Amino acid sequence: MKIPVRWLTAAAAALLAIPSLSSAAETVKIGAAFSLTGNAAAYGAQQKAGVQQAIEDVNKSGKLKGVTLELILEDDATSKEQGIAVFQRFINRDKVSAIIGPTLSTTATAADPLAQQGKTPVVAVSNTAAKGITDIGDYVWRVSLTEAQVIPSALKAAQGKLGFKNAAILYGNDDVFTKGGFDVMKASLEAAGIPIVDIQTFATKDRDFNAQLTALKAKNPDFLMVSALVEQAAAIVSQARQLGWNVPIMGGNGFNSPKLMANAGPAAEGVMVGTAWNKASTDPVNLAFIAAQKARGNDPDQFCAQAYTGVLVIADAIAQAGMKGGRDDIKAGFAKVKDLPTPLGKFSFLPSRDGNHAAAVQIVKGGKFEILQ
Ligand code: 1QQ
Repeated sequence: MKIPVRWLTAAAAALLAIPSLSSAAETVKIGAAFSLTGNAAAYGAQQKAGVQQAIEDVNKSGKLKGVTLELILEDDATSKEQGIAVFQRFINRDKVSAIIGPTLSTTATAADPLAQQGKTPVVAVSNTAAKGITDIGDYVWRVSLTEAQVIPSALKAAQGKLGFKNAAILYGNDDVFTKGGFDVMKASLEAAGIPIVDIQTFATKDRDFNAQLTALKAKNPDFLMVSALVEQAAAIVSQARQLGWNVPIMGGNGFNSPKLMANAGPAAEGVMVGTAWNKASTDPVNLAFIAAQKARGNDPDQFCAQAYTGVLVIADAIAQAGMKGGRDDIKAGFAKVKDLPTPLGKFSFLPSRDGNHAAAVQIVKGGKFEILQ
């Protein structure tokens, strides 16, 4: 039997149509740059656990119809140079649609301008320096609440509990986050009418804080605010208690890692810190997130919850853009993310492209963070 030509053409067209059909099942690459090694590695380990779970959850949920997210995870090594190198690879070699990270604000100030130039959206999930991040440009968005969004209310809660009359500040003066955190602590104390009796500084490489702590203790402040990354934070808290100084301590965002208690032990008891994640929230999204992390053998912290949320926000932006995962589709989609359910609560962006959701305060009790009620 002779097969009519038009049948063959139809069959060929159907075959030809297969690749275009399967390309509708699009893969969208997301680059994540976190500090898996170096001084900020305690944060990076939690961030990695958060994004890995979120990518799996989004892909399993079917929310993105034919779109599948693919994670490319790289180590920024807690270094500006490495952060820049990773961003260059993400933008030019891997051609990712969006970047999550880097871990530190200091690294972000060096790497994010490349994403801005390369028109590749960035979602910061742990940069909390109030200035110098989202002002880099309109491709830079942020999930993590800034120190300016967290510290004033945390300070108010602590003062309501402790009723201190004055305070002192200790901060690292060679890091964008620790310096920016100091500016917010100083402004918040001034706004609350709490006199600052002394200010001392250190450098990130320092491990011995006895000189600064001895000078601060001599001024006998009622309250000490510390802006430090967690490795330094734990050493500061330990050394203060070793000096027999039991002043109440409130840290900045650097303190939000359980590494504080792992390194400082009982010396960390009573330390307070404002946080972007209410771990005690009984919101079902938060409970499911915690249960899934525990099932994987990880006790999640704020950094894990924020990194998880970063992926949810990108996925929602893709959905908002009509299941389109191009760089500019995602950027346009971010502006439409509104009251998205996340472990951090209902999430939206402010016009400044910074995150907007409720903050909380936590205190170390029995070696664990507890939400201050
Ligand atoms: C920053 C931070 C760090 C403490 C956490 C990664 O908030 O560098 O902005």
